[in-house]
Amino acid sequence: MRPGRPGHGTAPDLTTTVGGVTLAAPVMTASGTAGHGDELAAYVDLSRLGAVVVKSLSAEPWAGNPAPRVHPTPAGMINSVGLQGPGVAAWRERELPAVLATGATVVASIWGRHVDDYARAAEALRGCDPRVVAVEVNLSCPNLDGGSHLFAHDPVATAEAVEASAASGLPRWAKLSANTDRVVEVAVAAAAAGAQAVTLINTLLGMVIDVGARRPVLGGGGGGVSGPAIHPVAVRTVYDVHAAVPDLPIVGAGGVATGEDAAEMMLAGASAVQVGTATFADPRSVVNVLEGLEAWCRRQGVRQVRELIGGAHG
Ligand code: RRO
Repeated sequence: MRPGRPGHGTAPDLTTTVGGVTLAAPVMTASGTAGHGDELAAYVDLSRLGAVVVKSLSAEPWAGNPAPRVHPTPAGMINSVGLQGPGVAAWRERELPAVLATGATVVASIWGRHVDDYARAAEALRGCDPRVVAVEVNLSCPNLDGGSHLFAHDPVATAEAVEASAASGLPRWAKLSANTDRVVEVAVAAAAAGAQAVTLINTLLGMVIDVGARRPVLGGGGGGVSGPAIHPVAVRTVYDVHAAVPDLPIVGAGGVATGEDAAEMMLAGASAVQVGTATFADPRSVVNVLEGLEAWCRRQGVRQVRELIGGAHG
């Protein structure tokens, strides 16, 4: 271990594990906020991150929703991107090599309308480069069919989609929603179906209306709210799931913008965190959070960042 700078404590061990996956650092990009490839590489040394989590992919290309797709909100933003993507096969061929060339560890992400879609997307991931260490199974996009039927609102639908995603051969992280009061039940169902971890939380269902036009602002109508406004919701969800299922690894996401936010998520029960919306204001945010967390650990005398996991529980 490197000696610490005088007065600033010892450099903490930043490694963490999410299920069977060991990560060099507990901070990753959040799916959908850093593109499908190396978009952030001009701003951030991606090899320093725990992982780059790419935008959710389906088996086939998907065009996404009409513009406008993003809009600022108080303490955050709302989006209705609508799952635009090139499809898994084209991503592997055209986008994955560039992100791997940066030295990054990669987490893929898949979505589907039906259980079969998950199976096909997962199958298309089979045999991926070993630096793709996991697949996030996105069960909680708010912009699929207007958010009318999210898999993550139902334990049975969640279990079916997680099971169907086994074909990739990668560890599965189930990305869940806090729009339901059944999130603990859903997390338990995801784990029973084979998920090694859950990612908590996706964006929250929301809408902004242009009062002049008397119409929703976003081309998709409603959207998903993210950023600091939802951070306490995310912390509460992580806390509740960790309290109910302490052995289930959690990746915390939702308004993480500082090292303290990351520490808070980990104290609630997260083994690692993701940074998303902050990136829209500053593309270096993900590394700022990592450096902020490291500095916080030094000040606090935290030797291993893993010590923080669940530390807020009595
Ligand atoms: O693409 C989107 O509109 C989107 C996705 Br897949 C998601 O999981 N969460 C979100 O807020 N937007």
